[in-house]
Amino acid sequence: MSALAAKRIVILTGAGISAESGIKTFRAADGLWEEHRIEDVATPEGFAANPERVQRFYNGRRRQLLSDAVKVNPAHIALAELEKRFDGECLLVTQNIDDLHERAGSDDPIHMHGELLKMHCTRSGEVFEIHGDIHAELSCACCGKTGTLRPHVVWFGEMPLQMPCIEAALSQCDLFIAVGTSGNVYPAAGFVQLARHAGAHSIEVNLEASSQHSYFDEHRHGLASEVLPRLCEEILASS
Ligand code: BJW
Repeated sequence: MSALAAKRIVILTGAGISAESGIKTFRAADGLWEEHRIEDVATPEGFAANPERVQRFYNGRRRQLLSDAVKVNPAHIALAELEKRFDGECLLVTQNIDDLHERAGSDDPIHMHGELLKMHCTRSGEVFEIHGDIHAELSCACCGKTGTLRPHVVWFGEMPLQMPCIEAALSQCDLFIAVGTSGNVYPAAGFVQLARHAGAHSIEVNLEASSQHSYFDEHRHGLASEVLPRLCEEILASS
């Protein structure tokens, strides 16, 4: 039987799947972490020290996401098609805070590192949609206070979202696919080992070998927009 003949699939996506949509990755030579210090813009301590700088960083990324320059690519579309046509369980987990999976038609992906088009109140935890800028004068709809709103994203040292649901799916999956992630950030970087422990076949789709390369059974190196549509058709043909 083909290793692709699966009944329960978990797919993890990272910044690489949105690179061809015009969104910068983090760790490339021209990536976001070349221009910004992680400690300054992606930690609770950085936010406490300089909230304006952090809001500026995310406001800029939100504006870009909503601009005409950003569009879904064939990799997002292939995953949405797989979800629709696959005759089993398929969970899409993304580390990305963009909404490109939803725009491509994916149904309720898990955004384990949050969402750029949402903000939350640091007093109540309540989550709101936001398409404009977050700034110091913006008052919260739940408590009426200013200065309590922050991007609904997960920074280093914070707990990623929906972990029990993700871990339950990983513990039962028979196929695990990681797309466009460097495998440097935990807990996502450890998902391949959890899936292997469950007996799943694992496939890495990436431009190059990731930090978790050696844990995968199979590697498909190349552009996600080219590799993923072929892989998804193979899975559908095998199931
Ligand atoms: C293409 C492509 C194309 C390009 N086609 N491919 C020591 C050991 C182990 C862990 C720790 C440790 N010290 C601290 C920790 C924990 C820490 C951590 O992992 N630190 C590491 C630096 C070591 N993690 C945390 O703090 C997390 N929380 C946590 O652990 O809570 C406790 C816990 C315990 C137990 C269970 C559960 C939880 C929180 C991590 C939060 C990460 N946040 C960010 C920012 C989010 C908001 C934002 O977007 O600004 O998330 S950081 C950033 O990295 C972002 C990304 O989602 C994440 C991953 O990046 P990704 O997606 O892999 O992007 P890149 O750029 O790294 O890679 C892109 C890849 O695509 C490359 O390989 C390219 O080649 C490829 N590519 N074009 C195919 N066209």
